[in-house]
Amino acid sequence: GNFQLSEGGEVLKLYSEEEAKCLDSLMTDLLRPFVPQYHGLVTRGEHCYIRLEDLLSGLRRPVIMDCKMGVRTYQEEELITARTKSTLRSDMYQKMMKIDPTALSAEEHAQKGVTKCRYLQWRDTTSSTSMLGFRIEGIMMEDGSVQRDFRKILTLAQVTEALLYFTRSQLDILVSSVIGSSLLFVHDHSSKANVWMIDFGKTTPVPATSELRHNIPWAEGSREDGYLIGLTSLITSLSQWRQC
Ligand code: 4IP
Ligand code: MN
Repeated sequence: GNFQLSEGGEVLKLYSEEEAKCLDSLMTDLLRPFVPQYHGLVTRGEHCYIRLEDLLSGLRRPVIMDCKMGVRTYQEEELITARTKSTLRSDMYQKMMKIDPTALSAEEHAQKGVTKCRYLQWRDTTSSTSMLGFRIEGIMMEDGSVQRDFRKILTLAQVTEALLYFTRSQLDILVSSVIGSSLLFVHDHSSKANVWMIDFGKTTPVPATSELRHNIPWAEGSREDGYLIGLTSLITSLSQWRQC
């Protein structure tokens, strides 16, 4: 869940230690041009916030699309937590109930709860995340209306159709170049278009002894995220419709 507010041309995002650490290192990384500028921390009331460049400033009635990248959206640690001290989430049970009650086992119905991990896995396998390495989380149109009805998009053809909805007739958007992280696509009608990497709350460094490839399927323990699988699917999808 995200909570953020706007202030003086910046976006304030509720503090997370992992995300702050990640942004810190991104500010001296090759990827710096592709992430919002990070201006440190600030306290408002009783909460601490991460100060980020407002990616929408200067855009008029922008259209925005959030694509969550990778072949999974939960950290390996979450699997372990679910196995050891499994806290049941009734809110997540309710969300599954609303979309597909048949996905729930008799036991889950009886306890009216599921673990967070179970829920996130279900989300990944019933969307394009597991197969294509990314999913569309939401699209905001120029009138401010938000479309979040992409939950059941599974195939590349369906993704392409949704991308078409996002781009309508203009596609001057180039894909430039981690767990639960998103690519934020933004364009307005002055043909300003950009793609940003955002949301690093679950992006963590791997031990120096292992190296990630980002382009191979995940198996528990490998820590692979499938980021490049998702990027490739996205590019394939975009170029498919460019040819129409
Ligand atoms: C949300 O599920 C997203 O997975 C959030 O991830 C996650 O937040 C929420 O977990 C979970 O309820 P839906 O998108 O299906 O509603 P993200 O922040 O990447 O969008 P975190 O970051 O906490 O895993 P809870 O535990 O915050 O509810
Ligand atoms: Mn989050």
